[in-house]
Amino acid sequence: MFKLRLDDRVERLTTERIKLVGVPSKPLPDALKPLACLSREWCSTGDLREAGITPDKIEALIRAGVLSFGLGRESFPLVARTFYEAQFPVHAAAFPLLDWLDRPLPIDTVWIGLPLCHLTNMRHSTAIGLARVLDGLTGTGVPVLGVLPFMNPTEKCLQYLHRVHTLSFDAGKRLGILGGDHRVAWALLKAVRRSTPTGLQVRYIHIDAHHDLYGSIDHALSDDVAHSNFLLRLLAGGTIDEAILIGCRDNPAPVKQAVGRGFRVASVGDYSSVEKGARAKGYTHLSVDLDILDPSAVPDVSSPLAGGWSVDTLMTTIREILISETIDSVSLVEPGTSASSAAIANDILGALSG
Ligand SMILES: [Mn+2]
Repeated sequence: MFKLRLDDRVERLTTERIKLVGVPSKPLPDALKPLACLSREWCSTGDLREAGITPDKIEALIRAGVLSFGLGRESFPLVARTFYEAQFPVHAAAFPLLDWLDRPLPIDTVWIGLPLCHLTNMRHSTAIGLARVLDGLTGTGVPVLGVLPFMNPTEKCLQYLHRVHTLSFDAGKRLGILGGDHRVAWALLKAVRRSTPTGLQVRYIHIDAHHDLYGSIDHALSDDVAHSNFLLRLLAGGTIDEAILIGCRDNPAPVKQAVGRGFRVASVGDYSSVEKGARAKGYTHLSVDLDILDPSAVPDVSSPLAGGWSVDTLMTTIREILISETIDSVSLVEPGTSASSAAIANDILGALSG
């Protein structure tokens, strides 16, 4: 699916020598002489094989930072691939790096992991949930391209998200982010907003037991972003234009306050109650927080709330949304930490993969 080109780290390349940024120039080994004809344009692995560079060598050159892989406007941040392979070797080996280059992706979604763990409270570490989900995914046919190694949604994290989002878009695929806590949706939408044309309507569909509108609207942009207030920040900062809350079952007062402030927020019990009607083409993100499910199914999510949905209801709702609307990106956040919760999260991930 992806193509190859010389990495930006390659400062100079002739038939005799190669110079990487910050490293002294070295003689170019005979076996790599065909690289000298490469430009900064994308080429396929087939082109390189015809020139005599074997698949083993191609992979080694990617890992050495001489070649980068990607498509269209962006290359993939290699650090996310190496971190993922080091942490989840079994799952990564099921759809290895060269398959991402040579084979079509069997699903419509390019999945990226983003742990964003709270190291101060290990009981709330959604990174453990992410690890369980990936451990349980082996053999399910849902490939993951990489895991971005960030504990917090820093500026660098947003830049990488922007790159993988552009890459997925240019590949004609939807980007999927596996969290991590709900700040992954905040980070992705902040990154997306940077490249959307001015005036494009950004719509956010939130399937969650909680509204995530906690905290004061007056301080929404000065407080640290948290999984409990990220939606308020997205609205107050103009990152999204509209939020549709589905299945939210906590105190509705903050929802009313947000509406009173003029934010476009609708809270409904199920998807059939969402106003359909004609909508101008915009951008839509669908986010699923696992705590939408009843605690009897997933008792170990970080903030369980009684009276939730069945797994069937969630699966049906996701399918209805994917059929009825154009969904540009998805996120699955706050998975529980047990193997049984991970198995349910895997099914949801499959449904979201389209
Ligand atoms: Mn949430």
